[in-house]
Amino acid sequence: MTARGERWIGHLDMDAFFAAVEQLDRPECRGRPVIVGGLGPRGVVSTASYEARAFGIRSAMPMSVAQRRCPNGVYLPPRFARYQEISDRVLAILDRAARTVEAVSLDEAFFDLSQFGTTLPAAESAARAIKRRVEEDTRLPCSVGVGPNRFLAKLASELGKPNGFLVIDPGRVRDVLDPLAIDRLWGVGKSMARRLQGLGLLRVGDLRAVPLELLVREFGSAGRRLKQLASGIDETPLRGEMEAKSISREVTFPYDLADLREVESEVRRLARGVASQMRAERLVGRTVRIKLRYPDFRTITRQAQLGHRTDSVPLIEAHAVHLLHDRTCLDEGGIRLIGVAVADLSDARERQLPLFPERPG
Ligand code: TTP
Ligand code: MG
Repeated sequence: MTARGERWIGHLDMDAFFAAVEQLDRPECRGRPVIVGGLGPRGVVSTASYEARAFGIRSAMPMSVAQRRCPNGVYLPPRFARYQEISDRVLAILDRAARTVEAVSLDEAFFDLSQFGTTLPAAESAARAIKRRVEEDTRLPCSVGVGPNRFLAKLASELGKPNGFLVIDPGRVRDVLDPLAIDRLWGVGKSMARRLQGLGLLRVGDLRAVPLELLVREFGSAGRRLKQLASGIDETPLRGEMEAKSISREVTFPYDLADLREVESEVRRLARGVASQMRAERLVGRTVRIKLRYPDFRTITRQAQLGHRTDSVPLIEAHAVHLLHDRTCLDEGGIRLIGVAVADLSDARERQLPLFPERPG
């Protein structure tokens, strides 16, 4: 839905996340160029603080190049457990604030703002409050975007960076989108960008002006999607909405997890998080589900029905682990994403009702 104020989506992304965490924990590094990444001979940059970006340092650049560009930078190895801890706190804030939250990676999530009303001012003030809460709680900067759909919300947070807050109002979509380079559209990687440039399409506005038939002829269904995005239309629902009436947690790793013990301990942690949230919301559920994504992005889900509804933390944790060991295939080279969900939820208080109430008389 894109129409005038019918729905609003927020997107939050932490600024220079790993580097900002290091600057928080090491005050002597604040204001200095901080580069987090592999320190070995073939290491690459994970994150460069904004001070380091001024030297032309970017994610995925070889560390050796970064060191040449900025010999006086502070070079640090990543501390994933610490980043995960902060990521969990950010997600907890979002979970409390919004009904539907879709975590995308350690430092990035979408959230539905529709529950705050259908007007833009209502959505905007809710999103501003969320940004403030995240910054107060973590003492780290983040950027928040608001738009009528997922695509525009994420674009808004990117365009506002760093420490940004930007709203893309449906009425302004063309002004914002048209001047952007075509690779800002989702799905346009290097090779697609080259093909589009070959057709003389350099800016999003060029793409929007081209007849749909031409794009479909050249790119098939991807062409249709491109044309929609170029017009600011994106109807993909938040992931949480597709699994209606369930509570889920998931985590994407910045590297592939190959050790089954590590995978299991993540599954346990996520299951405990789901079960605690169910208790907080006074819900019981009957279906336990896990989701695994492999490095090639293939995603599988497995689920089990319990005999009765429960909100028991150990029971939900045990079932999630059982699903993992039942038929896990770690032979795929690792795990990229793990999710745990409980579905078939109902109000915990219903559990108190007798199953076969006595009939009067
Ligand atoms: P991003 O959100 O893409 O980047 P960022 O938070 O460092 O900077 P900003 O959002 O302000 O542009 O990624 C989040 C974290 O994910 C990042 O801090 C480190 C990690 N990461 C990698 O490890 N490798 C990568 O190639 C990228 C892009 C990110
Ligand atoms: Mg970020």
